[in-house]
Amino acid sequence: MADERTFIMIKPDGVQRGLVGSIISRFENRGYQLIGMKFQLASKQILEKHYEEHINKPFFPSLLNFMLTGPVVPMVWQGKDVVKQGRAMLGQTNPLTSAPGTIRGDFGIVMQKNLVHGSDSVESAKREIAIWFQDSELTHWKPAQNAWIYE
Ligand code: RTP
Ligand code: MG
Repeated sequence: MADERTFIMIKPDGVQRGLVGSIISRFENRGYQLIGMKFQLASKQILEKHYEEHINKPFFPSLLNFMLTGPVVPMVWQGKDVVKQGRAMLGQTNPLTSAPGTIRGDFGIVMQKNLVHGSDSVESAKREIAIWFQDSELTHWKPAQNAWIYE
């Protein structure tokens, strides 16, 4: 399923620390395909939809405040097993228990400032992509390099 999609979002700490390029490079270098990207200040409304499952958790107000502190980079990436592999590339939720070599394990220290969000299932990816992107904002293109990545 080379057309599986996931929603990856660089959080305000990733932007403020100048890690946008490094994070994007990791997905490009792995062979995944970027099909949608924005740079924006998120609204409270969109974040409440995005983090719907966490709304009643004790950390939610602080998470919401943090996500409103600066611009984010919402993206859609495509490729085989990209949901599962994207999560593996991110590391654990807590950067301190994330293996070196993962984004959080290489760049983060504390739970909330863990740099990047990644969908946790194909269903979540579909839901999150629909929250952040209209269909017309996703670009369908065939990367020439795919012939050298897939069998
Ligand atoms: P994400 O959704 O951002 O990809 O991260 P995740 O699945 O690994 O973690 P999740 O449980 O969905 O939590 C969403 C984000 O909330 C913050 N968090 N803080 N203080 C806490 O106990 C706590 N727990 C979660 C993190 O920023 C986490 O990424
Ligand atoms: Mg999550």
